Amino acid sequence: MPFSLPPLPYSTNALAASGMCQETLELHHGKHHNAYVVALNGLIESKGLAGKSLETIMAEAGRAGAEGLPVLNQAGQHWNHMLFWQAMKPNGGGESLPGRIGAKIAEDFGGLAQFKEAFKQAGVTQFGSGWCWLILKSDGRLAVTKTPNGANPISTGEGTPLLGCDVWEHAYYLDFRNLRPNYIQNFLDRLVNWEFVEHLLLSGGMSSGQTA
Ligand code: MN3
Repeated sequence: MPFSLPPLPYSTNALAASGMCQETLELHHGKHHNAYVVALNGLIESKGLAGKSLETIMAEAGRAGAEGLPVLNQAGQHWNHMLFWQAMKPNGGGESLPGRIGAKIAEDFGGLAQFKEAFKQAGVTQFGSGWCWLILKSDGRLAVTKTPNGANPISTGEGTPLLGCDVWEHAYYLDFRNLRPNYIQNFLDRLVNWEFVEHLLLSGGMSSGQTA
């Protein structure tokens, strides 16, 4: 089965009141994300990907270094955006987190405010295109990290992504112009679906369920 673009878990105008307008979602999901899916499907035969899960493809492409980049750029972006859409919801964010993730953030960062500052700092300092992440490391602790372009913490082997924020300009330019810090702050304050993050923490991370 070739890879496919899942529908958004909400309507394209559902996040408008929370700082992500309909046009951003229509372009970002319908054009940008879809283009990664189409490009990845175009690589299945030439790169010998048939039968492999999306997660395996990303990990192998990450280990292949520069040689793996053409596949990683598309495979990683497909996976990253699937997580990104689910990690947001209308009227998300807030100060009251579900039990386990709330306790872990307090334990590993010292509090929600400290986590937000670290996450925002990672996104702001990712030069050019990429993502900032909340991950669960193999030692059981949470950490914040960032990756360039289509890479992610699976392809780098850093840990299990629980939350990711796209810091490419196409993610925020219509809503926040050049103000990336404001976009990330708004993502944290008004968009994050903490129930989904809690679900990923308890279930061991997102499985795309997609195979080439
Ligand atoms: Mn994007």
